[in-house]
Amino acid sequence: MSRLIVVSNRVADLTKSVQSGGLAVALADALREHRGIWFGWDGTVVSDAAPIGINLTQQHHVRTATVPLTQRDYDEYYVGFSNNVLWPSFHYRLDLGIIDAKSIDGYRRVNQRFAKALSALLEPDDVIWVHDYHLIPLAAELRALGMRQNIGFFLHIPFPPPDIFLAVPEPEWLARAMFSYDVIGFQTRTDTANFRRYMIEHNGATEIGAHQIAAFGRTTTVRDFPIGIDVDAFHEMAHTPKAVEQIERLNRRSMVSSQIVGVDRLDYSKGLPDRLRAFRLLLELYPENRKAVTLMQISPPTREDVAAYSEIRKELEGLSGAINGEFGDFDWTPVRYIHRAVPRDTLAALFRGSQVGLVTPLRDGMNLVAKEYVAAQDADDPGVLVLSRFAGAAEDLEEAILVNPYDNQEVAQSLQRALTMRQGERRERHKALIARVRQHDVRNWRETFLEALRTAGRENESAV
Ligand code: ADQ
Repeated sequence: MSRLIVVSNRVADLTKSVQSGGLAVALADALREHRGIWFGWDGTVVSDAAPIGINLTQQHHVRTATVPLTQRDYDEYYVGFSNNVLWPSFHYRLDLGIIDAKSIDGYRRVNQRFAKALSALLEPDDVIWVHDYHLIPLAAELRALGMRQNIGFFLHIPFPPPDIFLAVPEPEWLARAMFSYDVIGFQTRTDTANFRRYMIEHNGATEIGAHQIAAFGRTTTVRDFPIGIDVDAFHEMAHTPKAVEQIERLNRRSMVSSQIVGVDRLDYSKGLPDRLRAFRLLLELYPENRKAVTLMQISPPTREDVAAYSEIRKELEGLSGAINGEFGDFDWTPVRYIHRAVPRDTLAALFRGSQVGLVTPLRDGMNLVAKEYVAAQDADDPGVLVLSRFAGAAEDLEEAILVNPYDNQEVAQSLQRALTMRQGERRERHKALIARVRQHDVRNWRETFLEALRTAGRENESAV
């Protein structure tokens, strides 16, 4: 059996993987099964002059191979091109992109360096699975070094429509680089369709069957592989004696009858200011919710080196302060805003103890929080998911209350509908939702992708 090599910008800390969640656990399981290696950045930043070596270790029976980034790499490849150009533009936010020539050079340079370091570890029949937007050119760099293994790429974030992709620097270079992969996986049918359209309309690509595209002299499998969660593990976490105790404690302490929960990294793509405005409108339009409903928003900081992230933090603190000042009372705080990560079992308990899960990104690759909220519920008395139509998860989770996250009025009305929904309808919706969450769980995602990767690539053997 061939070895599996997983490559991602950051290698997960597997000592904390139970806390850090399903994806790290799922990949680590696959690596253990296939005697694999996880390759990527170790999270440290060293001086530009420091020598750079590969650190080979074993964590929880998974071999990891990690490298540091220099300060220049960090500024140009990570903050510069990945998070100031690709992240905003792929989330349809060209207004937030900061384009400069140095960062694209840094992006190329780090991908070349990763390819060189990785190639020294590879065996001819390895299967290589590369993750996310930081590493689009990695396969092209590996091919340039003579590597002929099957290499797959999965994009965790959206792929934008052609007109937006064309505004990214050197789109054709990026697209050509993608065709060095044997499998290109997207989260949704929409992302896949956007990519196909760009390739056909702008690069003369041709479609071969349902899942293959020929372009730049190669044929590549292009399709959606919707990511999911470990449903039973999350459900169990929400039903442990500790979780039950946490929910009871929460209910005892709070005077309110219903809780709305939001859990997202503090990121402008997650629609947090609009979410707070919608909650404020709920209190204005439906005053019976005053002293009766709380919004619990948990948002740990991320990427604080990127200016747009500190701005969103200020905006959010201002909005929650204003709502609490205007509506709050001695015995009721309308918005409870927690700006840090919380343990996963606490999150699971919180989801189960909240009558509404509010997930309103302006754009999101998939959004695992939506699936976690569904998995945590009691089938007999479930809460209601209010979900943005612009989250990848909405393609599957049609039985949620789907909303336009830009329309505060629609979100406020949907919250009211969720808070007053009768038990029969809640049960019916939940039954359909949990079936979908189970159908596309994390194991299905991983196995379907790896199957496509193992069987792909044969048509290109002479074209590498
Ligand atoms: P993210 O943008 O990080 O992921 P999401 O899919 O919601 O978004 O995953 C976040 C994970 O972090 C969830 O498992 C959640 O429970 C956890 N989390 C969030 N806030 C937390 C907190 N305060 N404390 C502890 N844990 C917290 C990217 C893409 C998504 C895509 C995923 C997976 O942006 O669209 O679904 O990758 O491909």
